[in-house]
Formats: sequence, structure tokens, C-alpha cells
Amino acid sequence: MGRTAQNAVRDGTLAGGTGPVVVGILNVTPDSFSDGGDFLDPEAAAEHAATMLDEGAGILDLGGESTRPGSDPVSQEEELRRVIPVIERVLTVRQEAVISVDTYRAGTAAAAIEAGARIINDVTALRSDPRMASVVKEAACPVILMHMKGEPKTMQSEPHYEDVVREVRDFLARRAEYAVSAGIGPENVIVDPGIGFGKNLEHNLTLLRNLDAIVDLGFPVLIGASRKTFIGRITGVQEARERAFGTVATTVLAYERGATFFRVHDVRANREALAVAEAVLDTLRR
Ligand code: HH2
Repeated sequence: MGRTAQNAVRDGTLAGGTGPVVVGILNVTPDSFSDGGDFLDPEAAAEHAATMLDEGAGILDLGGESTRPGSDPVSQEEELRRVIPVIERVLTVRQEAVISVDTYRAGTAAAAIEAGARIINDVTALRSDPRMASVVKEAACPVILMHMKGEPKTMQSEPHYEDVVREVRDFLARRAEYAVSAGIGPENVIVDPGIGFGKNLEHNLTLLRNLDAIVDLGFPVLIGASRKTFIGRITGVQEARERAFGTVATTVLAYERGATFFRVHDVRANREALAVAEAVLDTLRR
């Protein structure tokens, strides 16, 4: 697929605008690393969703299971119990909301789509559940394919790569090829290098620095660096909620290198930074 291909995912119209898209994180979990327990109640979740939309989120990414390093999986029943009422509540309050669901289970994805979700964010890139590709194909919806080395329980214990950029790029190319061979439209594929998923500080920085190698695959790129540990390591900010400033640096640099989607907790800070970056770069891209 050429870099110039136009579609609703690539040009941002899926998210109600054009240009870079802020994906607001809505974790309906008791144990997420930076906002665990804040939005378990559908009412509180819907309120936070509305705030993020008002602040400029084009998409809301809703997750019912934490994938932070060391986390344990939950059952599908529990995941559904957390996620579905929130989708319903958010769409009651804001019919226009574009909701993505962060799940690697086909059953959860199907139920979420039925409830009104429009994007699937699979951090295992269609590797966990053999039925996931057909659920996405049937729904003809966009899917985010993320790179992860290992699994959340153990992925941060000394991850090793010969060449992190090449390995992540080749992995994403293979997973995109698999998705397309399973009948998913290439225009619905979004790729994500998986910042912090089986990567140490140097790996994360190398990937961000060389993001153009991932962008060159020809698919829209999503970056999820928000409040992650490596930002705390660099800035010395221990409290994850306080890492918005460092996160903004990753957003701007990734945007400059060609990423389109920015999965973040702090919507306003990232939206405003992107608006300024966009205005500056626009003079180059015209
Ligand atoms: N990061 C997290 C979860 N889902 N999905 C994509 N596509 N890319 C990411 O980088 C990504 C993701 C982890 O962050 P968070 O949701 O804040 O934490 P937790 O997994 O603890 O809920």
C-alpha cells in the first residue's frame, strides 16, 4: 500500500477531523499503572469520556484488562462486565463517540462491536485468539496491530534484540500481511511498535528515533508512550499521573516522524502540542 493512499483511517475522518488523532485512554480496570480504579463505575467512565472528547480526543480507547508489566489476565466474563456497560453509557451520553476496544479476545471484540465500538486494539496483533481476524473482517472495522515481545507477565525481564527497529518493523509487516490474507482490508490496518512492551529504555528511544522505518511500511502508525516508565526514568518523575510533559515530547517527535494516532491519558496537553506541531510542519508539507 502506498503512503499516499487516502482513507478514513489515514486522513483522520474516521475520528471526525483530519490530521493527527488523539486517542484518549479509558481504562476500566482496578490495576492499570497510572489510572487504575478511577473509572470502574460506568458513570465516572462516561464523565471522563465526555471530558476527553471535549478536550479533542478523536477516539476513545477502552480497556478492561491491564497489560502493564507484571499484570495478570482477567477472564472474558470479567472483561465484558467491565467494558460493555461503559460502551453503552458513553454512547448514550455521546452518540458521536468513536470507541476503540483494547482487547485480544474475539468474544469481547464481537460483543463490543455489537454494543457500538468501531475499532479493535489488539496488543497481540491477532496472535492470541484465532477467531479475532474473522471478527474484525466481518465488522470491516479498523484494527490496531501492536508489537509485543513476550507477554505482560514477564516481558520486561531483560528483553533482547539484535536490531530492535528491524525486528519490530518485520514483525508488523508480517502481522499486517496476515491480517490482509485473513480478509481484513489493508485500509483498516494500523500498526504500533508497542512502546514499553518487552523493551528497555534504549529500545524505546531507538524505536521513537527511527519511527520512519515503521511509517515506511505504508500503514498509519499509532504511538502509545503515555506516562510510561521510560518517561519516568528520563525525567525522574515517579508518579505516573505527573508524566504528561514528558509524554508530549514523544507525541510531537513521533508526529514529526509520521505517526498519526497518539494514545494518551492527558488529552488536552497532547492535542494542543499537536496543533502547534501541525501548524509548524504544515508549511513544509504544503
Ligand atoms: N499500551 C497500553 C495498553 N494498550 N495499546 C496499544 N495499541 N499501544 C500501547 O502502547 C498500549 C496499548 C498500556 O498502557 P495503559 O493502558 O495506560 O496501562 P494498562 O495496560 O496498565 O491499563
